Amino acid sequence: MTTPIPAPPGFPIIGNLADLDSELPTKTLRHFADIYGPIYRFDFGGGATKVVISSQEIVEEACNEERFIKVIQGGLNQVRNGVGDGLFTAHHDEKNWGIAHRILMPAFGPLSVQGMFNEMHDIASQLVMKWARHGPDHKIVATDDFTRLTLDTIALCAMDYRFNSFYTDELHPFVGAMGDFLSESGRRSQRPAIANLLMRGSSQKYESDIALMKNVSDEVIKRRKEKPTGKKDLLNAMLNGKDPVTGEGMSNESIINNMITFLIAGHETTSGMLSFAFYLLIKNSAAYRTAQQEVDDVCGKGPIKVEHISKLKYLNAVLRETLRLHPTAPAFSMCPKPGVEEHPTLCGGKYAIGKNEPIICLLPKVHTDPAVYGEDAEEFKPERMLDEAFEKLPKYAWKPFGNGMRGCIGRAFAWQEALLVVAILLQNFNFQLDDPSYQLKLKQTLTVKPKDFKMRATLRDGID
Ligand code: MNH
Repeated sequence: MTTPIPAPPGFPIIGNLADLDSELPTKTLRHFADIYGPIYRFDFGGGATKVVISSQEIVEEACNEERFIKVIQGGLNQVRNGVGDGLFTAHHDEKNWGIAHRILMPAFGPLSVQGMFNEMHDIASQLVMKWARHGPDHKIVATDDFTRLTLDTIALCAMDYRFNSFYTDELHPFVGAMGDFLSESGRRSQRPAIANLLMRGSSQKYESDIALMKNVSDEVIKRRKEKPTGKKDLLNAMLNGKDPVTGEGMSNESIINNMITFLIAGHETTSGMLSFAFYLLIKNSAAYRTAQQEVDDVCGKGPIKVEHISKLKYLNAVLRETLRLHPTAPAFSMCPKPGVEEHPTLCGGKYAIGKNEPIICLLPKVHTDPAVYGEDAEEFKPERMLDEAFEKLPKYAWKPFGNGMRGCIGRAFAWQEALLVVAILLQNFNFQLDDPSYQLKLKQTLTVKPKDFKMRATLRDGID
């Protein structure tokens, strides 16, 4: 016997949509988790219900890939309009996903990523130079400069392309097109299908943004084909790699889809993580001092080297703790695997769920489960994420990179980049809030970032 899943009362047709904060949907979902508990059903209108889960036990059950698979829905489904069956937006078991996954896994592995260190260092140094020249009175819009950094880094490492975002006020047209494409994809997921068909103006702009991204990618590929290099980057892996299972290479279309995918998936999440990390460090002076001391001890005053990165144990914990409190990809979704259970359930058979019903794993709540993290779960305490403590955590209590086969392929890349950037910045500057009374606000597109967060950077004394 199953019991009904707790659900907030709604209205006919619109369900619970009237309650949804359209600027910050996760805020509403978190709020309802506080009221209805670790599993509840939310009606997104027209009977499109989803089950929202937020305790580590239920997440563990839903992460069982024998029973549940990734489902592409909402904003992600709209992103398919631009990048089709690229890794991030491919449906479960889509053929091109398998080919691309097997070809790209080694190219994103730890050794390959270490080989990208010098390029990451090149871009990180541009950021240091910019802030040094602007001086201590300059208001740094952290999210903007970190976005320049992460975009330039992924483009340089993936395909040897320089956006040079630090040298221009106007961002590269690709960047504008990508930003508008992502926002419009988000808005489309909140409109009924018929409205999307009728809105021709926004539709034309949407199509031309997609075309621009594809053209730039196509150009980059053509240039590489005309002038091949021996560089071990992602583009060469895609152009030359053969899938060990099917023996096939990636099609031109699949390469373009994945190139755009890396630029999309590879910059906002990492940029948001860096912004939150600096906000949290500035707000927690003891952690800030420990982090800076570690950088001084491990790296000294000279150039940061790839060997330093794995020695930055406290910084590692700072980043883990940052993503615990502010998972920049705030949710991932699955649904019952077709053909496995006639009547799918959750919570050990207690609750029945629909055959195709999406389950949303709501990370900000999962990551602050008091049963795992205790009464101080909302506080920033990197110590709890040092290796020894981290390894003792229940496995499903920290999932900022998603799950299993469909987990993040760029994790090692993002991690090395972020450790380097935090280290090089703490090595060279002292940071403070621009406005000491600033209170953290959030903004959400596909990812979450701090809103209006500005800081100042003063070159450290005694650096010689
Ligand atoms: Mn990333 C999948 C979070 C950095 C490329 N990434 C995911 C998922 C999460 C995620 C969560 C699973 C989504 C889902 O189940 O629907 N990713 C992050 C975070 C960071 C990040 C929090 C940084 C911090 N990701 C990166 C970087 C790249 C990248 C950097 C590329 C260079 N991510 C991907 C790709 C996928 C993915 C590609 C899809 C993998 C797959 O399904 O095969």
